Amino acid sequence: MKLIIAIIQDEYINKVIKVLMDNKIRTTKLSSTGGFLKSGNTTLFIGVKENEVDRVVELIREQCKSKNVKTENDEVTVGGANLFIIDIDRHIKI
Ligand code: 2BA
Repeated sequence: MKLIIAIIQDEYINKVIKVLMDNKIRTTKLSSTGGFLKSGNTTLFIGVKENEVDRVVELIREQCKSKNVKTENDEVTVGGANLFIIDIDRHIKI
C-alpha cells in the first residue's frame, strides 16, 4: 500500500476532491498553510494500492497547474499540487 500526501492549492481543491470521490478514491482532507508564502493550502492523505498510484496522480494532474506568484522582492512558481508518495507497511482499520 502507498500513501499519497498531496498538498493542493486551495483554488483546485474542490475539483480534486470531486474527481477523487467520483472515482471512489478515499481521502482525508487537512487544512494547511505554506511555510513560505503563509497562504492556505489543503493537504490530502490518500491511501491506495500500489497499482492505483499512477491513476490518482493523473486525476490530480488533470485538475491542477502551477502559477507564478509575485512576492515582495521576487517571483516564485507555486505548484498547483505537490505530491509525496510513501510506502505504508500496514493499514489497520479497527
Ligand atoms: P509554500 O511553502 O508557501 O511555498 C510556495 C512556493 O514558494 C513554492 O511552491 C516555491 O516555489 C516557493 N518557495 C518555497 N520555499 C521557498 C524557499 N525557501 N525559497 C524560495 N522559494 C521558496 P511549491 O514548491 O510548489 O510549494 C507549494 C506548497 O507545497 C508550499 O507552500 C508548501 O506548503 C508545500 N511544499 C512544497 N514542497 C514541500 C516540501 N518539500 N515539504 C513540505 N511541503 C512542501
